[in-house]
Amino acid sequence: MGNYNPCILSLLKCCLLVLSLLLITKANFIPDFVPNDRTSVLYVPEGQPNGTSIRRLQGVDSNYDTLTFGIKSFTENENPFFVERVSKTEADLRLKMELDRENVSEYWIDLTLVDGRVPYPGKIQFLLVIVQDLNDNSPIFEPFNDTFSIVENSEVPTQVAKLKAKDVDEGPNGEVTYSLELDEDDKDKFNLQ
Ligand SMILES: [Ca+2]
Ligand SMILES: [Ca+2]
Ligand SMILES: [Ca+2]
Repeated sequence: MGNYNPCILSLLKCCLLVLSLLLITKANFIPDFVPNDRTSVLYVPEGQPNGTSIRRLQGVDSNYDTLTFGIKSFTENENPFFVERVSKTEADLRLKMELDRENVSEYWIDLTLVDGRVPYPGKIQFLLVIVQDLNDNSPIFEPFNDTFSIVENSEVPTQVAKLKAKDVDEGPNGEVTYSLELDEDDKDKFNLQ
């Protein structure tokens, strides 16, 4: 080593340092979701208007690359969601159409995240969207004849008709209450049981 010129040694060290820095700079770090849960659950009420943001998506990338979020494994007809970029590391998951719990009550979404360097789909996060019920349906009677007959002088009580109604909403929103509207003269003749 004694035969080498100290200036040349310093220059070599500098070159090695620059080369190392270049390699580090070139190395790509894969982006990740924030938080980086593998699966998450989101509750969304049905009936919200198109364009409503249902979640702010966030990512991180150690190279400070611009991140692109996306949705995988939906056909166009099934997909009620879209992603809109907000910043280099953020995007909003929005509704493309109103959700209807009585039609589809939950969606499994594969969210994707790429940094322009890793191949699609990059990082994936599974999101379960559960559609919450609103009382947006009225009860409907099952088909019935609107004329009933009863023999005069029938015993009391006698069943005149049996009616049934259904409400497709969930829980208390789907409970049915019956009532009877009668002329004043008939109020003591009929009731509900
Ligand atoms: Ca990166
Ligand atoms: Ca409903
Ligand atoms: Ca209802």
